[in-house]
Amino acid sequence: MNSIDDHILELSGEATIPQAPAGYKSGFIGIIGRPNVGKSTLMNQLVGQKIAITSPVAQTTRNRLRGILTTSEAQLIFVDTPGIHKPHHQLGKVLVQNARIAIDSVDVVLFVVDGSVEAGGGDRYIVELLTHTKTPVILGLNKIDQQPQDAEYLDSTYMQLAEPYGWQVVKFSALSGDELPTLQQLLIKQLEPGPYYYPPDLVTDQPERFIMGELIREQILLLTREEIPHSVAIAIEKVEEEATITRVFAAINVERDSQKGILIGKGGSMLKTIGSAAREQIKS
Ligand SMILES: Nc1nc2c(ncn2[C@@H]2O[C@H](COP(=O)(O)OP(=O)(O)OP(=O)(O)O)[C@@H](O)[C@H]2O)c(=O)[nH]1
Ligand SMILES: [Mg+2]
Repeated sequence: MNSIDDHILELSGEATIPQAPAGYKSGFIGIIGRPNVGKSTLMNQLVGQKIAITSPVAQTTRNRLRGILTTSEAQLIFVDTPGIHKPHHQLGKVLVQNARIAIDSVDVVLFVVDGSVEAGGGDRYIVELLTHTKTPVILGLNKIDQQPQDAEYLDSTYMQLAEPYGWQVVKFSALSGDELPTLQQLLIKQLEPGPYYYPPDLVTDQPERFIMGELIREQILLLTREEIPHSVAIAIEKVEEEATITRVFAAINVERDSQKGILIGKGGSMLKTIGSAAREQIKS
């Protein structure tokens, strides 16, 4: 049957998305939490591909990124967000404002905390933000692979945060993958019946070039550590694809001239290291 609606779908290019089976569930899951708790690591593990870069340095994620997991039961669209901390300056306020928008525009909030240390002021600040939303919240204790002997005490500090609001609590390790199937089932339970929002084989809505730029930025964060601030910006200028080789031309922009020297290194050694490490990541 050909209705006007079908034509509109075809025109907007969405006709390639198949219809979901009866009873299928779908929805958006916002991953929020303090910097460095493992939000991006978790999203990558859940969708089975590296979409968001990760690093031991706080404030790695800068943009809201979507990772898509399509199973036979449900399509889960994860929204990875920059870590939230109490703002001390104008930029911080913008980040918190963005986090608020993320919280209100998803179907479920997955509030991720670092279960290997006790709950702190940073987590309580986020609890405050969450008390203003109607979105259901699940509290996820990550890094259980790193929990010390007194795990019960650590857990209790987070239970106290969840209890007043009746939030469900789940423990897992984003790094080892331990208990992630339990988390996945819990999330699916929370979702309402819905369509495929994306083609079932898509894992992210980010363009390939954006991810290439991020993989270069990740190596800069890992290799230069504190010396180069997070203000480094990557622009992919050209991608040349040939039969056996793909050439990626990228520009690295820094804020100060002094940072250029550090990035380039003695005789270009640092730039070479960054280049080959990023190449390995982009290849895989
Ligand atoms: N031991 C252990 N380390 C983890 C786990 N999950 C993440 N990490 C590590 O924690 C660090 C931070 O991980 P990210 O995924 O970048 O954290 P994030 O919350 O996205 O950080 P921001 O983007 O800065 O907010 C990295 O060094 C990860 O390898 C885990 O389950 N166990
Ligand atoms: Mg991140």
